Amino acid sequence: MNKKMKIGITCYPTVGGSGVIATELGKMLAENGHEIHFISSSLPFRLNRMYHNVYYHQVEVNQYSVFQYPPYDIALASKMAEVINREELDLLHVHYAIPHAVCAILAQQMSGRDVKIVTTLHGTDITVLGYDPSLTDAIRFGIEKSDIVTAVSKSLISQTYDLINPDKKIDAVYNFIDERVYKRSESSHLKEEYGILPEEKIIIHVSNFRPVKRVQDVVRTFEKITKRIPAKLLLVGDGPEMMVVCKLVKKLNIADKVLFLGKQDSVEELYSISDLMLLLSEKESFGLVALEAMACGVPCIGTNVGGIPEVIDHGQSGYICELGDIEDMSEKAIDLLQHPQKHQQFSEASVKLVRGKFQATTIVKQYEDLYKSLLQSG
Ligand code: U5P
Repeated sequence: MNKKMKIGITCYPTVGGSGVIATELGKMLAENGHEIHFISSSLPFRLNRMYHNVYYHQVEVNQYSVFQYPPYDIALASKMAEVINREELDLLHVHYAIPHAVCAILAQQMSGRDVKIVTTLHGTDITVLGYDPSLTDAIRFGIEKSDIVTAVSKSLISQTYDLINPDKKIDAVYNFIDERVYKRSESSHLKEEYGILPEEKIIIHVSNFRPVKRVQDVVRTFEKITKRIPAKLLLVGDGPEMMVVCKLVKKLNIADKVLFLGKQDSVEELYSISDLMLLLSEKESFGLVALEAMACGVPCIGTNVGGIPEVIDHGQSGYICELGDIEDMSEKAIDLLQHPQKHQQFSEASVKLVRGKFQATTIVKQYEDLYKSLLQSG
């Protein structure tokens, strides 16, 4: 019999891989009978249905004129301590070393209870903040004082040791998706509604359009593809690069072939009409969108960067190309799109890979086992 645990989860609840994973994990742990308490500044955006055993505790940060900056970290730690005591939490699972792990450590001390702390590193805290010397000590502190630390890829673990050098074992626990949601569904009406012709191939890119995502490389690769194959590009998401990307699309004269869809919620329907995903980032600790696409039978072309090669199986479920090598990326894409049998094999291999290496039940059990090992050790 599975012992029910009371688990607090803190994440950044906005669109982004870490918030999505933290929310999905909370939902699945709730389905396994545990009691889940989300402690964050707003309701996680994928928490989209009722669970009797999922609670949400909002962190409110007041703007006092005496403070130059609103004290979010202190407000979060206070809320965590309050929830730890009132709900008698067994553990806190926080996503990001700073500020969340540091807040959890403070909350643990404030509460006076022996609540355990599990920290998951998602990347930004290491690959961006890790380069800031004024923050590395705080990140190391957050990691070393956590009871268990996990990272979403092996690549992120080695980067963490390179940049932060913590005296702490870090376990790799891969990201996962809910296979009940991410599966190929009959969405051909969408293709028609978007005005895409039956013979046109659909290439998709989903991201937050930050410069590291290299959306311009996606557009340039697509331009080469479209010279040889009738195709449309779906750009999903929004962010700082949007303006330059729009300009580039106009300059390359492919405006009639590129659909800017902005931020979307049901991305699985868009993957379901797609033939190929491009994820050409210069930094990526995992690449959740590649996993989502693969689950819907969409082969991916990704860069040889961070955790991407751990997600895409080169030559089986897609291809790994060197950063910025648009020639190679477009050739690989054209080859795949021109050979339906090969494409079918890659598509099937993608689904199989997700159901094997990244299966939700397996990954959620890895987290549960880590929690149990902590609670048993007392
Ligand atoms: N995402 C959306 N809608 C968008 C853009 C992104 O739901 O318009 C989601 C992706 O599906 C993915 C996450 O789950 O945000 C981004 O992951 P990552 O790029 O941070 O790894």
